[in-house]
Amino acid sequence: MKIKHNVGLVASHFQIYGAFQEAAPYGSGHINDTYCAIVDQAGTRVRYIFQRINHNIFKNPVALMENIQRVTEHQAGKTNSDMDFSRRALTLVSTRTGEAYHCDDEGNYWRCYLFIERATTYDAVESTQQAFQAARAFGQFQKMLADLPLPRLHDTIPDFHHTPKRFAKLEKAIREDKANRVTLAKAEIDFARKRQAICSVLLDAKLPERVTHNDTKLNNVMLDNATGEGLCVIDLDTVMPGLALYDFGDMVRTTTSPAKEDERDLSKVTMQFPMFEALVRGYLSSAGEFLTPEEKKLLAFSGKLITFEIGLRFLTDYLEGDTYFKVHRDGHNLDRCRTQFKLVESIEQQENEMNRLVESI
Ligand code: ADP
Ligand code: GN1
Ligand code: MG
Repeated sequence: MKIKHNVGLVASHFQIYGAFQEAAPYGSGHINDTYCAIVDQAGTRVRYIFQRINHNIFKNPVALMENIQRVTEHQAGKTNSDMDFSRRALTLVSTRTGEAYHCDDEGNYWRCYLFIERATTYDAVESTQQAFQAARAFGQFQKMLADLPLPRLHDTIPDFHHTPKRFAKLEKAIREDKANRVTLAKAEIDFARKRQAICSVLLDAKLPERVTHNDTKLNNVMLDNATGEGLCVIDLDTVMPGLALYDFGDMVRTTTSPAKEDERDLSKVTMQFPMFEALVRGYLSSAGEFLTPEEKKLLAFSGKLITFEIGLRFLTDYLEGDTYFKVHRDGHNLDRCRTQFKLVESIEQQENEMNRLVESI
């Protein structure tokens, strides 16, 4: 990937001493531009994370940064007795004028985080231990934020997990067929339409609103290299009011199948029962004490629904001509949609056993 931005210039606006050395694109996110920068501080090469917020998607970067500042400060208040506190929650580096973000001449919003060393994110799960640790960390994150003082956080993307509205957007994309791709995605459109009825189940269940992460992909939690512990939840752009099950559902989506999100060999995409069990156990070990019986009953269902929902979003973006998610090849969004729908099918086949397992724990 080519560097598009002058990260050295951006870095000069932040409270970082020493000589800027270099920066390179980092991670595999679909939305923002993330860079890892190296700064020479008295002979030591220190890493920082710089991110350009995608303001086409996050329409109000100032409100978004206000959320992140409140959330990270609240977390810091709870972890600062721990020696390792700056690895257990993201730490924003302020600008030289004391702000949480820098707005450059082109209207791009930039933030900077301390780099969390000796920890790794994974695009695909490798062991039940990782699934357990990731789920425990996301549950702990929800628990930590349960007493975030008012006011309510900003909705950085309104109706982000409103599945019926996501479905309506798909129907609109089909009607408009802007990129002339509807005929290429006939099977996927049929698959989606057959399952429209599940879209409103979580909304109809009248579950409690909580502060949730809303993007709990496996690669949004850093696991400690030495111990494997779920160390730090990252990617806080969508932290806002939501349902606990949005978070659990996205863990099922990204952590039970051994395949990557854009795997083309669909025979590799399957809901592995031991991974689901590890997720349930990990999540309940931290979130179990505050979840209601209704929430617990819908844990398996939420995995199916959120996987279906993200599949709808990939399909919609494919039909609209790839304007939302970053793509790296032709048909990339359709490939991503196919893995999601394959996983939905795999969950459907095992849903009864998954529910029985949850009941038994
Ligand atoms: P995106 O919105 O593009 O997914 P993320 O905030 O998830 O952006 O960052 C992308 C990747 O960069 C992460 O998956 C992680 O590997 C790495 N990363 C992000 N923040 C940090 C940090 N503070 N320390 C170390 N690595 C980080
Ligand atoms: C995006 O930013 P990233 O890559 O962590 C998306 C999520 C999707 C995910 C699918 C703001 O997350 O909602 O689930 O891609 N984020 C936004 O991989 O739309
Ligand atoms: Mg991410």
